[in-house]
Amino acid sequence: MMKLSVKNSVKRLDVRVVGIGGAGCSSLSRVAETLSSSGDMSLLAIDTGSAAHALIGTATTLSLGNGFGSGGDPVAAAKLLREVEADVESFVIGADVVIVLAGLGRGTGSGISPLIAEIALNAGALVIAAVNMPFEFEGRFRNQSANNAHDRLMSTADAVVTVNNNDLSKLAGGNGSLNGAFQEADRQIADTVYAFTTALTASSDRFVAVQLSLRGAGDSLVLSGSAEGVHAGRTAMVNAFGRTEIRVTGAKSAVIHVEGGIGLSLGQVAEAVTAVRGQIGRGADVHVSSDRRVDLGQGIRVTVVLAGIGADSNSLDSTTPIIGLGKREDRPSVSIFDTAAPVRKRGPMLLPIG
Ligand SMILES: Nc1nc2c(ncn2[C@@H]2O[C@H](COP(=O)(O)OP(=O)(O)OP(=O)(O)O)[C@@H](O)[C@H]2O)c(=O)[nH]1
Ligand SMILES: [Mg+2]
Repeated sequence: MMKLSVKNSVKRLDVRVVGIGGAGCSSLSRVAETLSSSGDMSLLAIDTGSAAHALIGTATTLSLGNGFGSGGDPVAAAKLLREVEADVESFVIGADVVIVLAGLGRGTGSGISPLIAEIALNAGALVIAAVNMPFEFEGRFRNQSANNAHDRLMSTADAVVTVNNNDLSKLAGGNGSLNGAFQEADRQIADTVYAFTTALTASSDRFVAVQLSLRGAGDSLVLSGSAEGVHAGRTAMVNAFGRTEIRVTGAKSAVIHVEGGIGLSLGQVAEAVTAVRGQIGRGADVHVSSDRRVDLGQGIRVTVVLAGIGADSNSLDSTTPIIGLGKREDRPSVSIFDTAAPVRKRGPMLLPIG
């Protein structure tokens, strides 16, 4: 019998975000604020303390144990997850992408985030972790514990984006408050979620190819830059790379998304891609998509996910693992997604009668 498949709607990429522990839940709140205008994304908050409570009404929440935290013990936190493993499985089942958020160094985030990554991976999702590493002053024990959790995330999640708290305090010139630094960490993690979501959703019709490029990529970096003018594509990227302290020397793959107003030209897109290529070398799989957004006027914004990065060790904090890029036998591929949305025509106007 012939099977008819009727395709009457475009499949949207299903992205779900899980915040774990005090820091993870705090970052998740920030994600919820960032995304409130751009729609429906499933959120899950998990904590052994009271942090998940704050997200009731915004996210699905799972409070573990007696609600007094894990006492800073990742092993105790991991044991508590067993109570709710089935709930986590049913949350991630069917997701295309699961993004795991946590602050590493204490109990809940360090103990539970690698387990969530594993559950999501087993459910077939592309798993991205966006985590922050403790300040140096938090001590050797926390830093060691964070490194262990980071190692485990690197071997379970596909791509790991790391925000180093030490870099945040450098940004504030050492004068900022601790709270300010944590807010900045939350902001950077929320921006990372936004960038991944924008870049992956824009290329959803080629998601399988993008997913292949990001599978097991390891250390990853997200950049976003804006500019106006003739060479806006190049300028946006130069600005973005200029803002990071990491000198990237290579990447396994890059997902580049260019948004621009009515003036967005192919030349600007090409310039942005060339600028990224100039930074990461020619061995990477590059996926490019573009979109017209009338509200951007003459400006353009370029968002880049660099997955599986190699980096200049001098510019990295000692807590940041560095992965070397192996020799890739296969030929680098470039696939360009043309998803430029047409400028929307104004709908028929309804005139008040009478
Ligand atoms: N982004 C962010 N990071 C934080 C915040 N508060 C603390 N951190 C960092 O995240 C690390 C983990 O702290 P928490 O998230 O409070 O710890 P937890 O995972 O809940 O673990 P336990 O409370 O020990 O069960 C700390 O070592 C800090 O470096 C926050 O509000 N936002
Ligand atoms: Mg806690």
